[in-house]
Amino acid sequence: MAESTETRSSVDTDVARITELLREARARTIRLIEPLSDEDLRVQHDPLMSPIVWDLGHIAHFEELWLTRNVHGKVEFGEMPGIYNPFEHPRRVRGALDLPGRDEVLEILSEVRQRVLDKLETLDLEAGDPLLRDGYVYAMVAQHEYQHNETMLQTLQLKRGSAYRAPRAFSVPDPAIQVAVGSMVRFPGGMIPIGTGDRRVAYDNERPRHLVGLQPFRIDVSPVTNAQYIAFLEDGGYSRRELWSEAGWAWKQADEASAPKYWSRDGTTWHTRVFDRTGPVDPRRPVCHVTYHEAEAFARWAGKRLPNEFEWEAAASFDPQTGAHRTFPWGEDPWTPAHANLDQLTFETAPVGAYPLNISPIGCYGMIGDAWEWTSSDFRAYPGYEMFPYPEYSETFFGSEYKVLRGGSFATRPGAIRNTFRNWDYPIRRQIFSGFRCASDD
Ligand code: AVJ
Ligand code: FE
Repeated sequence: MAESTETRSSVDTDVARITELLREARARTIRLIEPLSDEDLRVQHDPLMSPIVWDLGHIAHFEELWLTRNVHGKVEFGEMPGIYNPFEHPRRVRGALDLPGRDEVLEILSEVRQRVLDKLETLDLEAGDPLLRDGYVYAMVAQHEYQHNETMLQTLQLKRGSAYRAPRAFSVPDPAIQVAVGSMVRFPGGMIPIGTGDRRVAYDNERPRHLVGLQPFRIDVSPVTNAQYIAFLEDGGYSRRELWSEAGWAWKQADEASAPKYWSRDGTTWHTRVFDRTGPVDPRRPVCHVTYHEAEAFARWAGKRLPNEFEWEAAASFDPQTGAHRTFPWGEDPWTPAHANLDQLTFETAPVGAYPLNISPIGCYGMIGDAWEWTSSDFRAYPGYEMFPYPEYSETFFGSEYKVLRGGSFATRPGAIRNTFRNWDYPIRRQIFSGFRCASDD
């Protein structure tokens, strides 16, 4: 008797935990769209980004696919047919699709959610199916919504018409510690564990944990700041051919780029716009909205290079003194607003030093939060990679076209970031919240 009571109550706990996970994800999505008009939801603000209402419909359809259909046995198709299939309809054409209105899409979202919660009551999550075990597929669907929230914020920063009235909840703190911006720390190298064996929340591309041999290297103690970037800019960084790769120079010429995206020059000072606020560029903050190519040119100018993703992960997670491996730079504690500038509601990067807890074992500040960090690595499968549960999340994108970014941004939800998390994008993209730090050989 005692045993069955225990089993029953752990099932109830799972149901309650998963219900809350999904509820909270949705509350955030709704909060982000509240300031938007029907027109703001419907239009395609930029060819690079979907109309916001497409993200909303796609969130609903992804949830329906995974949590009402694929929870029963074999996964027959990875993504959904129809207007929300991202492969059938590339972003630049999504504005022309027959998309629902605001009320209609909100209705679809809640109708799907009701069916998901009804279904959840009937499932045995511990019957052995790895899709259901420990609620994996629910964590996957929540992370999908989180990731689309960040995508929506990229769109809203690009927004046409009046600026997005960002629903701010927190201000970023003032710097509380001195960080020696521009200086580097040494990582001793060795056979370092990279990736994870986690099957509760991690994506297939983060697995398996494996040892990577690293030479000793040095890495910046902080992300590259606006002050450092302005020094590069004012030293002719954008006109010195030798600092750029061939692809980088071609991008820069075609784009006519001469500063990070959203920057403009007003006399002798640089200004930038962040959603509905425009002001002077704060020299103390990490640079944001740069391409891989700009990051690489800066690094060459500084006599450094970009870290590869293994060096980045080692510097964020590994303690050479003890051999311990951390989930977050600060350790195992789940994120709180004191740990790092994550979770969207500041709607901006913070000055370096604002989060005294955000330091890795070797002393790197700010590896998680503020801005994603470009690495020199192509997005590839780890040795022993096994696709799970569908190829279209990771496998479809493996290859030399994409560069890996690490660490998340202010626009990343905490449930979608950890030291092992791998993001990727084209090296010419900078509507994403992207910055970088440099490394060098020892
Ligand atoms: C991991 C951010 C590159 O947006 O293409 C969303 C996340 N995958 N829906 C993307 C994702 C499917 C993905 N990134
Ligand atoms: Fe998606």
